[in-house]
Amino acid sequence: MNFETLEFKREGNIGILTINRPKALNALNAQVIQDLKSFLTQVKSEKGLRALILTGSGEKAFVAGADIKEMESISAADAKQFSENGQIVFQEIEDLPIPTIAAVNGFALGGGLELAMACDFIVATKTAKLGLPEVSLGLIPGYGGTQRLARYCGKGVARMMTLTGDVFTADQCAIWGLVTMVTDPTELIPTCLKLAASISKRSPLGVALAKKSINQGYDLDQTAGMSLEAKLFAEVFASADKKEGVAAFLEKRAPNFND
Ligand code: DAK
Repeated sequence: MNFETLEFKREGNIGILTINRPKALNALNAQVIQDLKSFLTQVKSEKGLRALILTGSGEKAFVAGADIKEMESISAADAKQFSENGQIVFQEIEDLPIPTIAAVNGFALGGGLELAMACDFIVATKTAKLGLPEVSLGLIPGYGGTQRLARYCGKGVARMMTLTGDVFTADQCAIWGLVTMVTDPTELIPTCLKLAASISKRSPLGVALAKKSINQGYDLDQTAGMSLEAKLFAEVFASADKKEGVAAFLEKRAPNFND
């Protein structure tokens, strides 16, 4: 895979995608969004990929937001389209059947935090700073931030972070449930790889359907959520993964799940 603003590499069955615009602190310009879109199309045909880590290049930033320089040239009429394009890409990330981990290695601001929140887990370094500063620019979050942050942390914290536009430490964000793990900077990628490796030993279909059940069920009432869970349970129950997982347990061996 070859992109202007992204680098993709594999460590066995785990992919690492790096947003690579270090001079602009990896800010999301239209090219990054376009490259993410192409990446998402191509990654679906990667064989044997069990988890994806997203990070930013350099030591300073995960992603310092949407590209402010580019924003000057966007008209209000184009802004809706611009927002919807980004929202579609971020939704596709959220809907990937494999687990995704945002490895936040510095500033995750505005669109950068919105990108991290589209992932399943946010692992951040002790020195990382997270925030939604859009209101300082006379904007509001446009890539799902107002929706996903409230779902992560509740409306009180979401209002506090969004309306102040302040930046917060990884430790504070972990207390709020936004960040799942905080690490030393040198331990960030090893920690993410360890988390990804632990998930990648499990049934790929089980992982995909459990993720779907949590994500889709979250917006339903409990009865509808239970019904979704039962439907997905029946789907996994009929699968080769279930047959292999149960057989492996009874034969006292490790399961061998195929894609
Ligand atoms: N966009 C473009 N360039 C950026 C950038 C950004 N978001 N953030 C940093 N850079 C560039 C700087 O301009 C600088 O470039 P040069 O001047 O060297 O050419 C270089 O990266 C290094 O940055 P600094 O020199 O500023 O580095 P510092 O360590 O001093 O400061 C900082 C780091 C992260 C505190 C600071 O760079 C900063 O405040 N950056 C801006 C953070 C921010 O406000 N981000 C934008 C949030 S708003 C939309 C949908 C979504 C959105 C918008 C519209 N539509 C639907 C239309 C989302 C909006 C946002 O994300």
